Amino acid sequence: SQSCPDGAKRRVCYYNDRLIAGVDYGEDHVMVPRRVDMAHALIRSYGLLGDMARLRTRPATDAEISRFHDGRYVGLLRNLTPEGFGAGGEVARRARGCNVGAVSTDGRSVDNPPVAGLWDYCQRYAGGSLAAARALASGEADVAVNWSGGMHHACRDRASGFCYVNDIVLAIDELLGHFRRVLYVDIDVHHGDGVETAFVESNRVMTVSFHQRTEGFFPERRGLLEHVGEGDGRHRAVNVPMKKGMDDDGYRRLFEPIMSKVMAVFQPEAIVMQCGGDSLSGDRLGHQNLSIDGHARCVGFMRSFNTPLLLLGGGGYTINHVAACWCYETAVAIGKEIDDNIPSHCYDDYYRSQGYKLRYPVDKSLKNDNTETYVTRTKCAVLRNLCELEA
Ligand code: TV1
Ligand code: CA
Ligand code: ZN
Repeated sequence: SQSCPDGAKRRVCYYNDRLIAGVDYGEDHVMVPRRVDMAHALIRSYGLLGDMARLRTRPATDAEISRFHDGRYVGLLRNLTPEGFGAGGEVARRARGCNVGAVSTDGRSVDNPPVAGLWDYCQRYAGGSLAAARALASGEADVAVNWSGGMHHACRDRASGFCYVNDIVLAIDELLGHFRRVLYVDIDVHHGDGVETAFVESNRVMTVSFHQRTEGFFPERRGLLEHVGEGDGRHRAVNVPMKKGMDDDGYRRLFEPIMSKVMAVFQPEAIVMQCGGDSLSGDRLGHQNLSIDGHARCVGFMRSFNTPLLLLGGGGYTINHVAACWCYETAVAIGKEIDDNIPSHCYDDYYRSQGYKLRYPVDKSLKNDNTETYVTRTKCAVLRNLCELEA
């Protein structure tokens, strides 16, 4: 399958929608859609736009979004405004019932606020992921990129973890119309629960999530080693739980053997990769210690199989790190080396703390709770489960 050498060029399609950057989760919220515009500005300043085709598309329609989501939930999201919610009453009650505007159990924060322009935002990021899927299905592109997508927690009838519409499920569903088997890989620090649940009984979709699994970390009770899928989907859900402080070496010792085995036993015809930047060192929410190189190496590794590849964003809460990472990964997708010095551009102030370098140093003082024994045991347990799929 690795017929094409790593450095070789691929035809890359890229989606960006400026209106997504203007969405505001609230001034103290950790999710900042502007990070996607920051990544885009970096991508432009490095001259990478000339190496990709631009995906021009319309926002996803209600009918497209309803292929996964519940009609009543779609109706609620479409009509929800901050003012309507603020007025209280039936609208607010129904929204909270779908986990929009609900105060979380710790009583402090609203994970999924009723943001202004909510439905338009969802239609736009989902539209990008659907267009990217279509570009792969038609054979127009080898790699398709939508950094505004990757909202892996959204459920059929409720919001969760800053995600309202699950663009990943929609994109996979689109790909299933053209490819026999689709692989989903999730390197966001959180478990990809919404996607795993949607396909837990499917033998045509394998989901693989690498994530932090520590006491109280979101989403609780999800992503355990022994969660391997159900019914026809048995052994087609793969979970790789990690402790705090995971570094590049340990991550690579898990990622490469596990993904090689997954490719060999499942033989997907298309790959969807959620590249959440909250697994990077110094994230505001995650406690892993990956460098940009370590994170991007995962993307490069999946690309090396030369199977149609859909790259999506996701989490990432230290926004200068995330933007640098997604720009670097765009270069990896293209197969182009880019300079470590960030060109001067509209957002360059944000990179002052990292010396205007794309690659910032990891946290050398952070303890890695993933001992060598833990990494080896986890790898072996996952590989043993995957052996069950071998004919
Ligand atoms: C507003 C303001 C919301 C400040 C949310 C961190 C905030 C968090 C905030 C936050 C925060 C979470 C939970 C408890 C659900 C609650 C995009 C009942 C400083 C893909 C989603 C994490 C991750 C949700 C999304 C989590 C993604 N952590 N400050 N909220 N329980 N919610 O734990 O995977 O990256 O933290
Ligand atoms: Ca994950
Ligand atoms: Zn996350």
